[in-house]
Amino acid sequence: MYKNVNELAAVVRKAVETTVITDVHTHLSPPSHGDSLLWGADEILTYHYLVAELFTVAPRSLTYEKFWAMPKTAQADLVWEHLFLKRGALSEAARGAITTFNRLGLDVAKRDLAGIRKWFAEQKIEDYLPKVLELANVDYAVMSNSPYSAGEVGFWQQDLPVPECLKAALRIDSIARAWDSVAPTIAQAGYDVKPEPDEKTFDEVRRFLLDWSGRINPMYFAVSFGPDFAYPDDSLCTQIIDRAIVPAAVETGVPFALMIGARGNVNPNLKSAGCGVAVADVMTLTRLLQKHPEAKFLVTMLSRDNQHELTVLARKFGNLHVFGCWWFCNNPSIIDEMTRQRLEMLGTAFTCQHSDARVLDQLIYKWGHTRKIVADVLVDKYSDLFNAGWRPTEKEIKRDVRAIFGGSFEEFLNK
Ligand code: RAT
Ligand code: ZN
Repeated sequence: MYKNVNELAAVVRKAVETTVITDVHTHLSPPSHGDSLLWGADEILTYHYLVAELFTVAPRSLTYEKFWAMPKTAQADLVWEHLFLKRGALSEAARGAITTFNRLGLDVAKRDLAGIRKWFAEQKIEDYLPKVLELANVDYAVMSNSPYSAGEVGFWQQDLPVPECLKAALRIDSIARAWDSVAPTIAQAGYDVKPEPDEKTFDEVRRFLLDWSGRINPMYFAVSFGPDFAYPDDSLCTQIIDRAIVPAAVETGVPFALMIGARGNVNPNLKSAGCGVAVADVMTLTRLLQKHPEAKFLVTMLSRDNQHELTVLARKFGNLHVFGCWWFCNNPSIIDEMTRQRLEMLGTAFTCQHSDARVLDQLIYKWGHTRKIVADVLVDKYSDLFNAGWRPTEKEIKRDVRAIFGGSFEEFLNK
């Protein structure tokens, strides 16, 4: 048992450092799915966060067309030159690459990108995947699996091996937001659906979701909505949610995950790096929760301005679980603020972070950085409790840390 507040702080820090994390949202893939699992120096350096940053400083002579026509190594060279050598790698994403290389044992002080690339070229993914999971101390990461992108569907149909450390999630943005763009693909897969939906179509979309659930056993169904997401309204999206997605989610017992607030294509020239953020209307989510008490909802929002209202909402509905500091919120100052706010209103009934890793190696820095911030926050909270006379045991501290790093998520899934 610790004797004073400093010793308590050491116990809390150790618990945060050693707790195994469940990463509830990533874009990773099984190694058996061709080259869809991204990893290595060039993927790290061409992460879309860094590409967007590159274009804030690149000379005008570097046009988007030129950049996108380049091979990945040349793109990575440009990011390295402009953000790491000509400037100080101070952004969160740039620092993330440094942390990652460093934790892998590479001497970043040498600034030797060729040497770093050589080291990665010597790795074998079969050994490298478990090594990264171990360094990040993550038990499993939830993927984002599309039931209609041709390549991915083919992989799932072959029933290729998926390691225990990767779990599926069914990503169905186009079903909810761009039905006519996927209707022909779903029809071709043997479902009686129409681009202009008739009565039968909704039942068939439900059947499609149930079939895919049987095939990949998803942890949840997920859709990213823009800040203008409105519910209910007279759109097809409302009908698809009410008549296909929610019924399928309830029938399978999996939550419906909504990621709200990404403003698509603010600068289309940046491709996947071109989205922005805007404040969404939390009342939309409130109405969804009021309408569907039978379903479970996992929600993250992109705008910092939405976080307080969202946290309050999670206190009102036991079928809402908030997670992560998403994308533009995944910065130390905002993670600190959001984690405090959530602890102060929800106790441990939330998931403090997800990595959103698109590149395997990013698990190392995203979780390394988050652990440090969460440790600082928890030390403050436990110190306040200590000063008020409360004496949490080490076991209780570990339990609570695990709760916000995946324990509460799993409890919510089993609820
Ligand atoms: O954070 C990101 O990498 C975004 O580009 C999106 O992938 C977002 O997380 C999403 O899942 O839609
Ligand atoms: Zn994502």
